Amino acid sequence: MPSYDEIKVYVETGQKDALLAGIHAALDQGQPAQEILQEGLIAAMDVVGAKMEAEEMFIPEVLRAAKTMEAGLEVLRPLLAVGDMKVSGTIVIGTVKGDLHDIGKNLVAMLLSSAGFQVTDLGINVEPAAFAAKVKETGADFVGLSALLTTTMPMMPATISALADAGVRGQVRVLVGGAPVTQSWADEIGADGYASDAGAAIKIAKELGALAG
Ligand code: B12
Repeated sequence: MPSYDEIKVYVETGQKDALLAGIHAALDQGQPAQEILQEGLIAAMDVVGAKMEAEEMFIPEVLRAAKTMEAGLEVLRPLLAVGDMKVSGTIVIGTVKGDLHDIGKNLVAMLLSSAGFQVTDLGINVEPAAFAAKVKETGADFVGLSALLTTTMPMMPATISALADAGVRGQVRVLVGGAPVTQSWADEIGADGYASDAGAAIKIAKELGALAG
């Protein structure tokens, strides 16, 4: 079985076949899918981020790493058990306007869906008004906003304003997340919940759902 360091290198260098073989070998050895995700795939993207910042990796290589990670995620997807975290409800989720990052958002959508949520994923670069229109159309319980760039974080309060303008702010709970997002940012913009990862997103959705129910 490859070490997590080896798995990280497979993601970073875009070695898809080696990664898939490595994940299968790790699963065969009894490694938990959640641990492979966290210590292998997500940890690899942190390395990629640092190298990107240091200009040791550039967009094409980062994209290749991202695609490789997604291929690995597909193998793990059915195994990412949610245990007793079952919730129910509906959520409209997307990456805010100007932002094209979707790996984290997809992971949150995937886990919420396996936890029992009905998920409407609007994709990337979503206009504030498009979030509001979808919430209105579906009567969703939650709206999830993802932002990975400090420059796109202001689209979160802009989206909250759009929900208010559409007259649906009172009926939907707003969850925010993404690497630069914090609890204090969530408080500042009047979001209802913040989660640092997909597991925490299910937990907070459950808590807020229970509060509302
Ligand atoms: C992959 C990547 C890319 C890929 C994206 C591919 C894709 N399909 O997503 C590409 C190459 C396209 C890209 C482009 C750019 N990127 Co980029 N990218 C990254 C990188 C390396 C990884 C992001 C990632 O996927 N992480 C793994 C996932 C699993 O983690 P996550 O997204 O944080 O999500 C988790 C949580 O945050 C949370 N979460 C996420 N969303 C939500 C939503 C809700 C509702 C909740 C509750 C929780 C939640 O749960 C998730 C799962 O656990 C990061 C570095 C990093 N470490 O974040 C830089 C990074 C985000 N990028 C950065 C930059 C600067 C850019 C560019 C501007 C580069 C350029 N010069 O063009 C462009 C911007 C393009 C745009 N307009 O969006 C900077 C941002 C700096 C900043 N603070 O603003 C970073 C931090 C890299 C760096 N250190 O410099 N990037």
